[in-house]
Amino acid sequence: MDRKEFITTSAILAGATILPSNSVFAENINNNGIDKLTDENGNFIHQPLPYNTDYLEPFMDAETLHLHHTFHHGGAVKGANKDIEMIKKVMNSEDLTLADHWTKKLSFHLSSHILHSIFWTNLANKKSQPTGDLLKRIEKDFGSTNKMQGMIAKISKSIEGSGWGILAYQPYSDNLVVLQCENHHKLTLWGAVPLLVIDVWEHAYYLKYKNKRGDFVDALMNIINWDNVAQRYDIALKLK
Ligand code: MN3
Repeated sequence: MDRKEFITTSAILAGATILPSNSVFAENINNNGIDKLTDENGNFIHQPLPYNTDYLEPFMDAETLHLHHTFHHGGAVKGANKDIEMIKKVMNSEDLTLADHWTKKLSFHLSSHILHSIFWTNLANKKSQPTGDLLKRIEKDFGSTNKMQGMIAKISKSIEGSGWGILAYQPYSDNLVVLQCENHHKLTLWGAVPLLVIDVWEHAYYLKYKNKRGDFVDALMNIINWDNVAQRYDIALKLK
């Protein structure tokens, strides 16, 4: 079995819908809400990608996307389930020595699961622009779409080590904010709801872009799914 067949077979075994490469979203996203992270028992689940692995070519190559989704995102889901189990064990014992260890692990793994789940849906294979209420909000808070995109690209490129650039809505202040997140969980702002996330861990780009993180971020700026960002903004507004 070659790699492509393996990927296809694995996807079928995982219950994925094999979509034509021009489809934007798998039906499961529409049927289950925008981000389905858990099953009915509260266990974290790893949803299939909402498109084929070659959908984001040439901006993001199929092999990187496959490895990233399967092993990096998939590993975080497994980790988060284990962390919860271990936290329960610690709580059921008399010994709290490992409480610190497993709560830190959960913060890392679950934040990774959440951010990756958002990331896949934030991308499309064609250029678009923010419109409607989201555009009005961007113009109010940043001046223009260009200024906002320049800001998120700059802070994404500048993250020290591994992390994410994030455009979020902050219900407490009723503002859009741009945040730098280190790893998956450091330097956040409490209550901020991520609308657009840019993964700048090396695993997101190294096969194709090598050490050129800046080129990867610039490429991603061409394929932001602004409809998805707008959908997330509408949902976040209800938290005000
Ligand atoms: Mn990643």
